[in-house]
Amino acid sequence: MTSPKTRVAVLISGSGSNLQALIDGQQSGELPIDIVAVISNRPDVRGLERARDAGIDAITLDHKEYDSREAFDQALTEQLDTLQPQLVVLAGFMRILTPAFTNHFAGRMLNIHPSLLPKYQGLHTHQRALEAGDTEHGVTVHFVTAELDGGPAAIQAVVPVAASDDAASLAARVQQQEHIIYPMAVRWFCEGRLVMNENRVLLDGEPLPPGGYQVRNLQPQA
Ligand code: NHR
Ligand code: GAR
Repeated sequence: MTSPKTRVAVLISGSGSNLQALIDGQQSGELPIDIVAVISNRPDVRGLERARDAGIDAITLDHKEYDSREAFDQALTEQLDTLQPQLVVLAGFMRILTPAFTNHFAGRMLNIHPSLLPKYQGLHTHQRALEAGDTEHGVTVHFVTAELDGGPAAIQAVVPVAASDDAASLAARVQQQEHIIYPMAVRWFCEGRLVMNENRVLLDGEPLPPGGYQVRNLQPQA
């Protein structure tokens, strides 16, 4: 008997290229997931179209229609609870979440953040890495906790910074890695191999180092 697919809800705010990597994994059978809905806090974004194109429920929950972060997060929680996701995936989701929300989904919510955390929490990470003169940059998949970009890391991919890079070229190199490591982390989670335990991440029962499982120079599959 094949094991049942993990119910996944994906939260987005924009283009949804990471969402697309997960959709591709679902469709190819490589990822044992059932994306039960895609929710965007911004209307009319490309990611919603990607969801609809894949036959996935595409929901807009516009944060501007709520009086407070608490009210928005409450509505988001109610929406998600009707969907009963086993995993919530933030994929370019750009709203800071309240502790009530992160506690509700603790241990079953992942984010992908475009820096080598703990470096460059928050926004404009590529520009900040360039301005600091870093020779390496990258991206981190981490469990989401109340601490913004501070939850424990699962996987980190390192890329070189070229002397000729600007923020756009560096972002493109990082995003190529994102589309490899996010499906990888989701697969490990679904297989029960990746677990958050008291602010540490365990892979196959072994605690990971602070940056998570580190990979370099991963090549996209042909
Ligand atoms: N919420 C919590 N509690 N913890 C995390 O780790 C979170 C989170 C919400 C989003 C993604 C994160 C990232 O990967 C994320 C992680 C948005 C902002 C932000 O400043 C910061 C970090 C992240 C996402 N957002 C502004 C706000 O006021 C709005 C910016 C905009 O709309 O463009 O919410 O980087
Ligand atoms: C990704 O590069 C992701 O790392 C970053 O936004 C992009 C979303 O792209 N996330 C953040 O900056 C979170 N604050 P996508 O919508 O094409 O997946």
